[in-house]
Amino acid sequence: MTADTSLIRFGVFGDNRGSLIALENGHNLPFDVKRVYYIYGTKEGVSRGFHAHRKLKQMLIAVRGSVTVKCEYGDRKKEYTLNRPDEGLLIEGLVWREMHDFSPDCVLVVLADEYYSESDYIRDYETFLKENGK
Ligand code: T46
Repeated sequence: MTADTSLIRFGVFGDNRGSLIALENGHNLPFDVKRVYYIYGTKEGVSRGFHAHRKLKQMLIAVRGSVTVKCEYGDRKKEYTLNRPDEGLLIEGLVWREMHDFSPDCVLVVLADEYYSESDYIRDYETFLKENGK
């Protein structure tokens, strides 16, 4: 699988009551979702991630608050600020990811195309560089 990252903007159903966003497999989600988890209550100054996945596809959405996500793959280094519920960061394949600068109110929802499997993780940066061809 080719490693890649991209931002996807979701359509919003808004009316005088407020807003609603729907995510559907094959429509605005480019994979079938098998797992959802969310990260919240992150303590001040704490960073998370520091790993890559071999195959996993994930969509990260800051449904509340903000977080910076640093991604590294191939020869690329990209940094994203997630701070709106109508935007998702799609991360596919062998991408090293780090999450920094969580706002105290941040709720980061993550949709994944596979069940949790520790064997899909590369948690050692040197191993990632080798598998990334460096
Ligand atoms: C990722 C970033 C964005 C489970 O048991 N099941 C799960 O589905 C997940 C995601 C985690 N866990 C356990 C494994 C660890 O004992 O929860 C603990 C914390 O996981 P981790 O340290 O991997 O969390 P983060 O925030 O560093 O990374 C997470 C995801 O693990 C990872 O896939 O891409 O968020």
